[in-house]
Amino acid sequence: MPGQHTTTPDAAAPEATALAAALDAAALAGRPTARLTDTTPLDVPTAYAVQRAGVDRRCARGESLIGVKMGFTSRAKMAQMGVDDVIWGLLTDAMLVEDGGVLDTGGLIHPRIEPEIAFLLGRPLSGRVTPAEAARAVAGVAVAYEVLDSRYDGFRFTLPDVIADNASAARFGVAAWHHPDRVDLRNLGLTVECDGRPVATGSSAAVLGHPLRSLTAAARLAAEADVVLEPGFVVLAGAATAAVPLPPDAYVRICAAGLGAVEVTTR
Ligand code: OOG
Repeated sequence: MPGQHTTTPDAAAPEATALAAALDAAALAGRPTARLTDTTPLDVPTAYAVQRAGVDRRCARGESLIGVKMGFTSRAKMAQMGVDDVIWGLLTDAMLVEDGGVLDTGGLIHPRIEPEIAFLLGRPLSGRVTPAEAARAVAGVAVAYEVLDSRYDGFRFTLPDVIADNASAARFGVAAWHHPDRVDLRNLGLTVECDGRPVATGSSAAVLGHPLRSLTAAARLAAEADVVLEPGFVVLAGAATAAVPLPPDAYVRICAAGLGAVEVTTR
């Protein structure tokens, strides 16, 4: 899996390590930093090397990789952020907030929340697969949320910037898993409620027309990175709506028809 990543270009490694350290410092301090591309030309492969180096720093502090998150899989998100390519970021155990748990926004810069569909893998997945083949690797599906927190000033970035910044991954939560055969993911209504008030509504169809297409994209990106998504991994399929600001001292509930809800209280 990403643990055995083999594609980091050696020539870019020292630069990637330094850029990753700058983003990591911003995340740890909860303070925004300038876009990397303001001062450093960055292509997509080097941006992924920076992302990997940043997650390696987290793993060196004791975190473990537990999945991946897909980004820009919906038009609403592409339009909101002004980019037009599907990307991924890596998820660690330290980013996971238990269902019903408390999320401290104090250490975050400018958090935003978005509703998602999550997949739990039961089999390894990598390569060019059809949605039906991807579906055979799925052991569970759930409603989930992701909290994004761009490490960049003003939440503004180019595509290589956001890839380097681990696709803005900050926190996520997942509701109870459901057997995939019992849920039709094509057109599920998703809502985010903040203190009982709906603040975002969308459909799972907004995720590349069907969230399973996001899983096939994850398999393709895994193959391109020469890694395998492992059984037990969580794959967040990408937002079904634009992301909304996540305030402190709020009770937030993310629901999907037929999949129940996941809840979080912010401080
Ligand atoms: C980048 C991450 C986008 C999604 O679901 O589209 C993303 C961002 O908007 O900060 O996670």
